[in-house]
Amino acid sequence: MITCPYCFVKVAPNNIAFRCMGTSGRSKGCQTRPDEALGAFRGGPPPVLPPVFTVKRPGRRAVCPHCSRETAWRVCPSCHSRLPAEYCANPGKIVALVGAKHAGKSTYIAVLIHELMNRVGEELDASLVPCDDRTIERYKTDFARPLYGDHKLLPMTQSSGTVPRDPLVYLFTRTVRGRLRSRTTSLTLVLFDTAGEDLRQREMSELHLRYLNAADAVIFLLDPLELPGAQAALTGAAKERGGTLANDLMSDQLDVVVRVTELLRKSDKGRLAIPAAVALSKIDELRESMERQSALHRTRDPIGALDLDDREAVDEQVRALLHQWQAGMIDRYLSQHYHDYALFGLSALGAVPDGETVARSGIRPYRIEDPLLWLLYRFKMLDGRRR
Ligand SMILES: Nc1nc2c(ncn2[C@@H]2O[C@H](COP(=O)(O)OP(=O)(O)OP(=O)(O)O)[C@@H](O)[C@H]2O)c(=O)[nH]1
Ligand SMILES: [Mg+2]
Ligand SMILES: [Zn+2]
Ligand SMILES: [Zn+2]
Repeated sequence: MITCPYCFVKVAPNNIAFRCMGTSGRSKGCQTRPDEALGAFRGGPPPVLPPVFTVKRPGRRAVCPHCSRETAWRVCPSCHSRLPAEYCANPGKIVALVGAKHAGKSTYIAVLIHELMNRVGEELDASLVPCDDRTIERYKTDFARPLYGDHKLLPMTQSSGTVPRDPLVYLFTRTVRGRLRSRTTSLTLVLFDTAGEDLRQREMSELHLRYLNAADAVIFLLDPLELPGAQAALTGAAKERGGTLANDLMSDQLDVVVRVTELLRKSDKGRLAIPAAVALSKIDELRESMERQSALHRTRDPIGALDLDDREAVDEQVRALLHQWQAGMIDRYLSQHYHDYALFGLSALGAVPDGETVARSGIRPYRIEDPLLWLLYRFKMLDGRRR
């Protein structure tokens, strides 16, 4: 079974569909026509494309039954989105990223992708390649250009009910050096930037439900500035910046965790098996309020593996913080509902933004890759090491 990374419908390999190549150059093929299924999924007028067909035993290529041209253009039978060849070969893990409104999800995605392509990619001997043209385009226009180009904070993510949104689909490939020989392992990372607003609606959309249902792992982002108990512990400017959304129902941090957990639960019994990484975002805001020596504010050694001692220290410290902030409920709730969850603290920007722009010191992410390293370790794509 593979999950379509666009509409998140589960597709049996035998049901993968094809799109005819149509007419190109001197080769004659089927005429283009409006694709209603794709139009309905993406919103707006149906795109005009050659027709979609199915065959008995689909392989990498198929012959169009109408015009006899061969095609390698594989599509999802449900939404008719193109299925990248790499994705069909490596039907990877879908990581759901969720959090309340304003928790920092979009910023996190923007910076995480940048880091995986640069610093962290180097450390892990890994490459991150976009699987389709829309991923390249969307990352550039919606994330990289505003944040890295114009140094502007990202706008609030629009509800998927008003604008159609595509997930970002990347192939993450790592070279794992063994004692005798190296091997490569891949993971398809499907990041869907949800609007915090959408996760709180009573009637969550079909698309969101399928997304959560298809998730192999979940990352929860919690905004420490909006945790009620954290208010008292904040000092300096962070104190003023916190709690501004207190009356906004969409910004309740725990609500989103509970809501999503209920939806992830396919049967009522036992704790959930999917790994959950729970991260305090914007940890830069807390620096002033905490001791410098804290595990959270120590930089991680780039050892190309998961540092298990460091992991435990950070987990402990975040747990202690939650309890100190009277947000221990979150920890208790997680332990009741997940077999495997881990606590993190990270900062995508690395510094408090300056109004609507990023701090003058630039974007200096801090421990942003930690949840992903832990998940890679869980997926057996990364070793764990003791000091
Ligand atoms: N100090 C600090 N502030 C951050 C950081 N990341 C995000 N923020 C702040 O949080 C705001 C919201 O971030 P977004 O990434 O847009 O949040 P979101 O979760 O995508 O919000 P919705 O799209 O509304 O669901 C930003 O405008 C910043 O002001 C960070 O690493 N440090
Ligand atoms: Mg957003
Ligand atoms: Zn689909
Ligand atoms: Zn044809």
